[in-house]
Amino acid sequence: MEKICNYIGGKLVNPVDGKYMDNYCPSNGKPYSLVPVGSEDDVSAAINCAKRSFENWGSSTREYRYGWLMKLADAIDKNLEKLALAESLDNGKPEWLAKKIDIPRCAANLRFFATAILHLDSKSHNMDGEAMNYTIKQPIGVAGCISPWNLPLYLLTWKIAPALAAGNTVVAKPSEITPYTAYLFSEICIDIGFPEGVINIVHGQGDIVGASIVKNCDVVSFTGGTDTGRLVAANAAHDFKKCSLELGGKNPTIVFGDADFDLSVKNSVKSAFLNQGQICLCGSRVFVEESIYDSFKKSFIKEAKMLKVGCPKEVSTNLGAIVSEKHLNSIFSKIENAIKNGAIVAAGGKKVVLPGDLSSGYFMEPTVLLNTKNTDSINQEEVFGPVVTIMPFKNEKDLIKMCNDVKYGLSASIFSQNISKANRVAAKINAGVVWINTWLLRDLRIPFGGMKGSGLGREGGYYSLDFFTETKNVCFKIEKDDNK
Ligand code: TXE
Repeated sequence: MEKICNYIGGKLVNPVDGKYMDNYCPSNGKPYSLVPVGSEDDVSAAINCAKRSFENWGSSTREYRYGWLMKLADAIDKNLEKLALAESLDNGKPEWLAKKIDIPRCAANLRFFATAILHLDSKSHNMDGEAMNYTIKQPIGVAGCISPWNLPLYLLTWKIAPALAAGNTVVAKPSEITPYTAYLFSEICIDIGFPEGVINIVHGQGDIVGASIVKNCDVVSFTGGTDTGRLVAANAAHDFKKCSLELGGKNPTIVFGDADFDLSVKNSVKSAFLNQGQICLCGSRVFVEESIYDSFKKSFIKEAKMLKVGCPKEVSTNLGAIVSEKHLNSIFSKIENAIKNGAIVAAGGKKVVLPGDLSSGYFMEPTVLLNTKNTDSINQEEVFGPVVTIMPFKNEKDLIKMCNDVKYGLSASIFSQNISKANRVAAKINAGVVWINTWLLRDLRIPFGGMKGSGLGREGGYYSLDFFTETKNVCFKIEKDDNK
């Protein structure tokens, strides 16, 4: 079986202790490669290389860094097909989704930050001729970038691109559940001759390799679960290390009676089930104004039942496999618990057994639950799968209370043709990202992130560059004119 290697000091290397674990294909439930278990020794080798290469990379020109990131983006474009098929094989998502969203966005992430760094300006403060202050933003050092399994290479590049553009070197760790495209990315770095030791990728388990990266890097950027984020923040706090956390969500989709009906049904179904519902921005609680609740839920359920759960290779597939057997079981246990609490399964709720080789894959039906209360655990805990609840609301006041009565605060979507009402509600929702009459429309310049249990800090545009730099003010006295 193919062994995935670490990428350290510009070379593909085996883990120091030679230990590997199975890497599964979610579509057939079978191991298809081996991923390093990883150890602190692997991390310290990577950090030493990253420290050494920081001397040059950290003092290089922005043009130089721009050039390398653009070269990397071009190489990703050239390898689009291979990377997309690998992402689908590793994560279970449909190939068309990886080709259309995941992999093109990796190149876009690199190009966006390669160009952004060329335009990063800084402030000065003139003290009425007596002195002048200027602010500079300097790279921090070795950036630890830890990413999850739902959008593997997309989120890895979303972190390493700004870190590198700002002049840091990187030690990155993809999820051990979806390591493969990071491995292919390492090969691409070698193929284009990317400066050695600037990007390092160490595979392995979170509590060993991830924890060691947090402990030993100079700045940490993390995306993953809220519970894990709490651990990461605690470990980073020890040395007052800058730490950005993009965590879970329990996002409301809000449909007012005056919404464009078809648009709201289409968008809320997409928001519920895209990527098998495994996107932190998915709308998992659908709140519908009482006046249209019956007609909306009927249409939503009809659309959900029409979605095809199938082979990720087929273009007609809407939902591929759930990322792991463990995650599939966790989703089903949450559905069972909801039913015990009185939920009614209006669509889905069952495992899907596909024919042939896919029969042991981790497939499930898109699931719609009715008759739940906002205080039920199904509406309080992140399921992170193709499961939504639909609940009616009477008025704005009750709606806002229910939306905000969760430990998360990541995103929300509001559907109404009364734009001032939609903006009024947007102002009251505890979320970092709010869409009106759309979902997942992304401008990479905006501040992206959440509050409460959804994380700390913002990613995107200059927010990312600000995070990955230290800000310094220099004040110099202006000597008086001696001839006065
Ligand atoms: O995330 P984990 P998982 C949510 C979703 C999901 C839950 C768990 O609810 O069910 O998180 O998902 C590394 N120190 N989201 O298991 O465990 C780990 O190896 C440092 C939302 O993927 O948080 C992986 O690389 N690192 C999220 C990464 O952290 C550690 C997307 C994420 O793993 C670590 C994914 C530690 N102690 C899941 N323990 C979003 N917001 O998009 C683990 N890791």
